[in-house]
Amino acid sequence: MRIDAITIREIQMPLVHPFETSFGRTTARRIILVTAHCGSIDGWGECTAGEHPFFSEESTDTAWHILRDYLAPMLLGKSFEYAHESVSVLERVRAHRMAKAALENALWDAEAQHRNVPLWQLIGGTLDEIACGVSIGIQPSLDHLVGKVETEVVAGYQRIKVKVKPGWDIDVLSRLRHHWPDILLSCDANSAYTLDQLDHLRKFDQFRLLMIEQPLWSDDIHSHARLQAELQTSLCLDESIRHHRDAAAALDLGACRIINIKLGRVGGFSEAQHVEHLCRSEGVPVWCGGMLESGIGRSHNIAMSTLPGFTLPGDVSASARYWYEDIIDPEVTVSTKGTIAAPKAVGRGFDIREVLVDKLTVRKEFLRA
Ligand code: OSB
Ligand code: MG
Repeated sequence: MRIDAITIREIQMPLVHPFETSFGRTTARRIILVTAHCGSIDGWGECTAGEHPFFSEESTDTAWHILRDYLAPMLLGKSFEYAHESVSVLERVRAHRMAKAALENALWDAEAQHRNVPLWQLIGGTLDEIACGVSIGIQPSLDHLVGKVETEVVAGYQRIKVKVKPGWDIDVLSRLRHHWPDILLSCDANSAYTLDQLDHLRKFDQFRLLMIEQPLWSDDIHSHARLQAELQTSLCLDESIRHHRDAAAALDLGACRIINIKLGRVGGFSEAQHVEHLCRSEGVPVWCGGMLESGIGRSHNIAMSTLPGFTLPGDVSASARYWYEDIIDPEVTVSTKGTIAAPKAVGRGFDIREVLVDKLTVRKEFLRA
């Protein structure tokens, strides 16, 4: 596989509903897509960086700069037998994992097509059906939230996760548990609390949550270990896990009992495989996180979720929950059992709607070897 050229483009897509977390509100996405042109094959990747550097240090604009000025030039004209070989080349750039993942994942997408196998099988997937949950943002009122949860429970989603922050937490969880005593329920704070709020955080134990995701500082595994020792509820780390070394440290320290793996946050399929393998060997369940992806990122999330360690429902849900029109064909749909079937077709298993992608494109660069 020779990388003859790379296209990077930004598309803009309005969300069907605004998505609010403890760090901010998103109404429209600015998504970078990467196309690796390898002979007659085009591999596609999606950058999961947000519009602003609020979830992590990266943003759409930093990723554009790093992809155009560093990562793409490093790969142009190179030939690889395996997508994985790109990792050691891209490694010279420190961090910027979401930018790297967009490019590395495009090469995995190309490699799967080149080998004529589904992407999920190429990466080592074994599950032919994945379990799906939903992530529900902060709402204008409790009544709004109850309505949203009702819709998703009826649709069949296997786990409900709600975003929390100080002032939108205890009442929320208490109301939901009252309505639905038995559903798999979890919450995600996106680092909205500090250890000084330990007495407050102890109150979360009464709700029998599957997990509390990333309650404390994004860069602080040690404080999560101190908190986990004080709580009955399992902690799950998202932002804090950037690679398998973070995962190893977190498990050694007892900072969490569950890990959320996001392809962009860890820098691509190769590192995601590493984190999954480590967690599975330690008996720690993982699940696939989401970053409000378009269909391309969504298809890659489906592939990753077929790895054997993904034993908990992920934040991988139907295209229509986010988009008026997704950029893949078919769109992602979820069964009434709350599952998505691993696609049978080769590569990512979903076609790109290139005419629609062109219509949504606001900037594009074609880089040639
Ligand atoms: O922390 O999981 C998160 C969305 C944007 C940024 C961070 C997160 C999220 C979600 C949405 O929870 C998950 C999804 O794509 O459905
Ligand atoms: Mg999270």
